[in-house]
Amino acid sequence: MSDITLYFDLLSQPSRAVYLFLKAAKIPFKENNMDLMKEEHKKPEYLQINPAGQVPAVKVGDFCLTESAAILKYLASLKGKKDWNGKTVEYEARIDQYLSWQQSGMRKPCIEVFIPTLINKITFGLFIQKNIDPKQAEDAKKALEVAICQFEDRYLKSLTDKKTKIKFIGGSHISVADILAYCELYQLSAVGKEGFYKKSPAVKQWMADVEKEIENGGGKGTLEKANKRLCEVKEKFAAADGAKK
Ligand SMILES: N[C@@H](CCC(=O)N[C@@H](CS)C(=O)NCC(=O)O)C(=O)O
Repeated sequence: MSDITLYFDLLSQPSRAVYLFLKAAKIPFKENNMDLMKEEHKKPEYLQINPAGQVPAVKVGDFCLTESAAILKYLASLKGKKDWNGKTVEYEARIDQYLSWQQSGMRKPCIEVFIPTLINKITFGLFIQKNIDPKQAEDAKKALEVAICQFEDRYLKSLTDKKTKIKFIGGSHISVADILAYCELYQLSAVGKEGFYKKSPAVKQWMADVEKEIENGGGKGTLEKANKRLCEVKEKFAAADGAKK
């Protein structure tokens, strides 16, 4: 029996990142599904594990940890998955550089497009349907375009430099940073906004490489299983989008 318990909901980008990392790195863990739509993450027993009432969180023995970037690094270190954390000091520093940027640089602009697009079409669980201010939507779109250009320039530029062997954010091996970035961007596909990342050939290629590595490590069908809840949202959204057009 594994000593790691993961508290997660696969609708959540950072939850999927930790789940996919554990699968791809072949680390056994106990699954504790928290249904965000049923507000299971606000129950007193879960607030003992994560006082912020958010997913993901992990528990190893009596030790509880929150924040996806910290969880990913901790689990990779705990289980000796050096490749995933960076084999050299510089390699690890490049991963940390991305992780420091992720919350404001990537997650915020992705969410500011994802959530309003979603609730503009469907009333979804905790999110109440309302009309979105077109100016706010336009600003969010521009901010996301800037974020994706910055991601390409600062983190993936070496992918187009044939002289280097760097293929992922940190180096030649997929890392925890790649999984976190991938899950954040992939979320956009549920509301038909994949065009934002598909427009960039470097980002598109990097996403395909990340998917290949996840399936290589976790086995065929790993991504399909992880994305099942998100696909349900995608179908609901597409139906509402079609009906409203
Ligand atoms: N900075 C946190 C963000 C966690 C987070 O925002 N989780 C969301 C799901 S994606 C959540 O639990 N939301 C429910 C809430 O805030 O009530 C991380 O990276 O782990």
